[in-house]
Order: sequence, then structure tokens, then C-alpha cells
Amino acid sequence: MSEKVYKALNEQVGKEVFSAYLYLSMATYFDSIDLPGFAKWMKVQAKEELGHAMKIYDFLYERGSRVELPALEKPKATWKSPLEAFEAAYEHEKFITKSINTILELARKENDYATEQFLSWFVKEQVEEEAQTDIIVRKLKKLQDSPTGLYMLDRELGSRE
Ligand code: OFO
Repeated sequence: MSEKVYKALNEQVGKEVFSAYLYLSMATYFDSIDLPGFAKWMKVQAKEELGHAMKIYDFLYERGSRVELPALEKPKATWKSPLEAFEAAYEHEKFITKSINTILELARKENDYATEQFLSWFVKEQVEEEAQTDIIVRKLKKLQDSPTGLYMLDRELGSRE
């Protein structure tokens, strides 16, 4: 594996761990405003993000490279509303998609077919990641601060396993 591809994948481990950190921070925000279902959704998402980080970790290990964990920035801790938090989550997922695509382009340039193949899972996953946050943004927009609607959405999101 080339140094460039290694560096990009190594940084991506950090970005996925940061995603977990950001969503855990969002969970604390939702718990603080008594929306336990929203908080649960974010806690499940945070675990998924750690899973993404581990997938890259394991791939690097299989290819004979050691992960060097980068520093994590402090995630934002508060948002004006559930809508603002989910809009931020959606934006973050778009950022992650771009990052994956950049590594994929790099792997192609370097004729690194194994990395290209490995990243195809992430390309598919990002379609889902963007869609699931976007749909919640759209639902929240429709609710327009209706407390009953918010309560019902909280119940729905709380059923995420
Ligand atoms: Fe790892 O997909 Fe979200 O960030």
C-alpha cells in the first residue's frame, strides 16, 4: 500500500471515531432535553461509527500497516433544536462521503485495487448514512415544533436497535 493511501485510510479511522464522538455528544444533548428516543438513536449510531473505524483498522492490519490514532477535536455540545442537530448530522455525513470518495480516487490513481474494492462497502454505506439522517431532517421540518409530533418521533427513533 502506498504511503498516500495509508495516510488517508489512517486519517479516516480518526474521522470515523470522531463521528462516534460527535453522535455521542448529540446523544447527551437529546438526553438533556428529555428526548430519550433521539438519544438512543444517536447512541446506536455512535456504536456503528466505531464499527466503521474498526473495519478500516482491521483492513490496515491485514495489509501489514499499523494504525496511528490521530488527535480528536472536542465535538460541539449543544444545538438550538433537534432539527439543528440532525441538520448538522446530515452535513457531517456528507463530509464523510466526500472523504471516502477522495480516498477511493487516490486508490484508483495508485492502482490499489484491494483498497478500491474494500471502499466499495463504505460507498454503499454512505448512501444509507446520508439518507437516514436526511429523512429525519425532513420529518422534523414537517413537525414544525409540534410537541405531539416530536413525542411520536421520539418513540419511533427510540425503537432503533
Ligand atoms: Fe461512518 O458513516 Fe457516518 O460518519
